[in-house]
Amino acid sequence: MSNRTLAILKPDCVKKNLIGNVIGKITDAGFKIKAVRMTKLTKDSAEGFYEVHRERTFFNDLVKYMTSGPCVPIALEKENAVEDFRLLIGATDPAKAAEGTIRKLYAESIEQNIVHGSDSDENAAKEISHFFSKKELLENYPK
Ligand code: IDP
Ligand code: MG
Repeated sequence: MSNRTLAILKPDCVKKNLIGNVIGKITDAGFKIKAVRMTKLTKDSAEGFYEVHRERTFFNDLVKYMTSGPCVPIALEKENAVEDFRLLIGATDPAKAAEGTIRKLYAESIEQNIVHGSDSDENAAKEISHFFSKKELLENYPK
């Protein structure tokens, strides 16, 4: 499992027409796309996805943002995927993100930060199955 992570190109990424730029950065960094689609999250789905943040002050705004337009979930594969992808996207707050990271390059604010990346192997597995069916995953991750 440790070679998988879930990215989401968030609604601000789609609205700013940056899907191609961001996917280019991801594939240039050596990640393989195993599953991808465009979808508009429902309130229930966004709340479920971000359940761990339910008690945070920003939770309702986060759900509004994530349901404000279509987003693009992507299941990715690479050795050390979770850690390497977090390095590629940079800190949650783009003002604190390292030079050259996706959030530093494209994000506007700590909320509207262009892209999601899983934070552990366990969450990567859960998050991938939030968006992609068992059948798709078996087809796309043949063993
Ligand atoms: P991460 O996406 O870098 O893992 P998390 O702490 O898991 O950051 O937060 C999930 C998402 O919630 C962030 O990507 C961002 O969109 C939003 N968020 C996090 N912290 C804040 C905040 O302090 N104010 C507003 N939105 C926030
Ligand atoms: Mg997180």
